[in-house]
Amino acid sequence: MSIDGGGWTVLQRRVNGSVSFEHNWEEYKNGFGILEHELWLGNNKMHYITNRKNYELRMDMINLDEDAYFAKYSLFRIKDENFKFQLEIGTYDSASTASYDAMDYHRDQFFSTPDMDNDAHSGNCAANYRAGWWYKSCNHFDFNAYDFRSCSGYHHYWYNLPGSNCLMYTDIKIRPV
Ligand SMILES: [Ca+2]
Repeated sequence: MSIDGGGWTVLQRRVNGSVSFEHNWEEYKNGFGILEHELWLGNNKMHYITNRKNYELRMDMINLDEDAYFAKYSLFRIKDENFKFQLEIGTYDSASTASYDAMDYHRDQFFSTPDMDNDAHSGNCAANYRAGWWYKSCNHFDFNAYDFRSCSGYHHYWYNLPGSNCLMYTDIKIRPV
């Protein structure tokens, strides 16, 4: 990943929808997909990596208008399985072109999957979105949602993008600081 100075480790990527993101707790824990293509690196690996050093976070996305945006945060770290892979996030970089701090809503949330409801909602967000994510009640962005390249239903999106909220490409990556 040579973008923005390079040195990034990719945690998530969706390109064409060929890899399903509808997986259970164990599968999100261990990771799935193809490293150079579509993947979820795995919550255990993300925990291990992000607790050895401080990492900044960058997320790139392309919407259905084919416009590219990014969002950066000063820190990304997740706790271990005993703490339900709880999300720790730094400050939003105001130079981010996504124009909205969608991750703030997810700050300190636990990871949920369809078979493991750890969200703050009376229902089961992960079952509705058919994915694993740091759901609250439910989301302001969701790169793992089942309906990829779609603008309807429980779809892949970032709230309040300047253009279409609906996405056709996403990645999540980290770099030591
Ligand atoms: Ca719930």
